[in-house]
Amino acid sequence: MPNAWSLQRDDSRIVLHFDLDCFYASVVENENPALKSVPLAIQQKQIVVTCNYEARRRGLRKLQLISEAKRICPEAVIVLGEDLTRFRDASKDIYSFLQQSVWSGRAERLGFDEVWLDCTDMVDYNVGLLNPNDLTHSFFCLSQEDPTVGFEYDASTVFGPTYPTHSHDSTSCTEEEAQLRLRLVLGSHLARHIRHGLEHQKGYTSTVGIATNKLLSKLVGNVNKPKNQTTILPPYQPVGHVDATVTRFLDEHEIGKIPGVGSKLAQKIRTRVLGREPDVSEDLLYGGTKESVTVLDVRTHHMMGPELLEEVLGGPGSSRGIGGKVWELIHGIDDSEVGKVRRVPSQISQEDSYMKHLHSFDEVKKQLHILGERLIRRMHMDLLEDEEEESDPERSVPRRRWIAHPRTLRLSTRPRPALTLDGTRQRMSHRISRSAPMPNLVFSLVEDPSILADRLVDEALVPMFRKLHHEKAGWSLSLINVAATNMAEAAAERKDSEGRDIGKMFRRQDEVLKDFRVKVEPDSREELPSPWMEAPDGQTPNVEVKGANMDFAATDGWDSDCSESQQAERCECCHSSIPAFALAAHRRYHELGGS
Ligand code: DGT
Ligand code: MG
Repeated sequence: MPNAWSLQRDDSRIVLHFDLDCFYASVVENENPALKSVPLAIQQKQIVVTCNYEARRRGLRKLQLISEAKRICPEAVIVLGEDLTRFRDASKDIYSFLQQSVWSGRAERLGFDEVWLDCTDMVDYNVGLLNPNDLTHSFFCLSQEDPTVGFEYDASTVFGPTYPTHSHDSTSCTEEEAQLRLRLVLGSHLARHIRHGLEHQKGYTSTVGIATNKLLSKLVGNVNKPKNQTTILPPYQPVGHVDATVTRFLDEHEIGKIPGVGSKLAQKIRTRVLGREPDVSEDLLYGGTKESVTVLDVRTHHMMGPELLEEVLGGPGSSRGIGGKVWELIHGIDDSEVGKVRRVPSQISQEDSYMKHLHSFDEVKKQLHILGERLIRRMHMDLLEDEEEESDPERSVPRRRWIAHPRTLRLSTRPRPALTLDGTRQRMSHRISRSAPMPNLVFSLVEDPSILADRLVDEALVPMFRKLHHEKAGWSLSLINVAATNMAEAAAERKDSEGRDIGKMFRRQDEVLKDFRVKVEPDSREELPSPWMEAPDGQTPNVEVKGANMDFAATDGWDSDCSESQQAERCECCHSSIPAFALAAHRRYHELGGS
């Protein structure tokens, strides 16, 4: 379809996308290798969040009800995975291994178990070292300082599977295409090397996609899973009668599967292409709920182009130029850089839900302590880094510095719904929250987290709880969440900006903090993030009521947050505790006759 929009491909980069195989299960297997040979499922609430490949061979799958999994494979070992600490720690360790594998340090994390690496500089450097007369006996140099560090490889051929499986006749290819092919070949060998390193040094197998941008590398990695890799071959541009492989590859995908096209955008596009609302699939629980519309359907739809997409997708609340952006994505164009990951999560929270509701103050205080200590330990894990410079060589333990400072402490609870006028109880329970400035005591690196948690409870969380629940007793709480939010990032990598390095500030505070008591000022306004602002009279408690299924976390960036997995609701029909994300599907299961 002719249109004025010109699509500009940039294939100058080589990007690898890593997806860890059955990640949670692998973490558990690494802790207990005996589990590698048995079917293993990881349970969160009533759901199998993942399972190892032995379990998958026997019919188990991700996001299956535990009851169903037990029926299909009674011999499966089921391990509780509700405490995310071990997964988070493994994820950080893997990320750091992968980041150190590339010269640029350009590594970007998505969720716990996906990482992109930009290895353009390593590939280009090694292309320069090739002997065109003897590609089969090449040496991939992994260090610019030491030419002996590296591995031997055959640069005449791609390592591992490719898309398409067989390449077209390369004698007719252009110089540019040949160059791109060579760079992808080198990318594939480097991917193998890193993948094997991850497996042998860290114990994790992974699946890798090799391409020229984040979008394509992520999608092509899925072609051969698990423990494998796939390279998308040129031509990336159409050549004569030969279609671009990228177009062929993307055309097969359902529009909702394209990263960057979220569920709402996908639904709008489907509606436009079909000319009606898409049908809801009758599949139980985990089936797709949408009618399939492929990229090919979209791309070839009458008058389709960036302008029409803008018309369909644009409007209040959508980002500017959304039509052009989506048009690019469905052509495999993605200019987004592989960034150094935003090191700082937007918030850290710890929560627990209680089947037997909490009723007494002692119970509440005990839980506040458990959550408070977990929160402080989590802050150490995610917000402290070892200091490279200024370390005292005499010290065996490196100094640590805070890389960010959460300014707000938030306490949320979920009380039993109040009685309505007719004496019945509302079905949905809601969370209520209160925020206050984060007391400085939590930043002390001198005292043990358990001692700090005692102080955090006495000096901040209990006063906040009292303001949240005015009644002296008689509460019935099914959930408590304690969160560190409103992060102020330290001046990272800007060594010259000493005045703004709050890490240094906190370090100095460490010395002073030993006897420092902080007065909690829950009503201090300027410290509060806007959604948590209190009413203007200064008297009204800063209480926010949210729907129980709403995502509580800020949505920008990485939330080091355990709430997603632990937000469970009780099903009104069977009274099972179901993770919030699966509740709608679970209700549908009952609607369709499941019991
Ligand atoms: P894979 O990549 O197909 O071999 O299997 P996994 O287990 O690595 O699955 P993946 O990559 O989709 O997700 C990584 C981990 O995240 C997985 O081990 C468990 C967790 N996870 C995945 N989906 C969900 C979900 O919908 N809810 C919760 N709570 N956790 C999930
Ligand atoms: Mg995975």
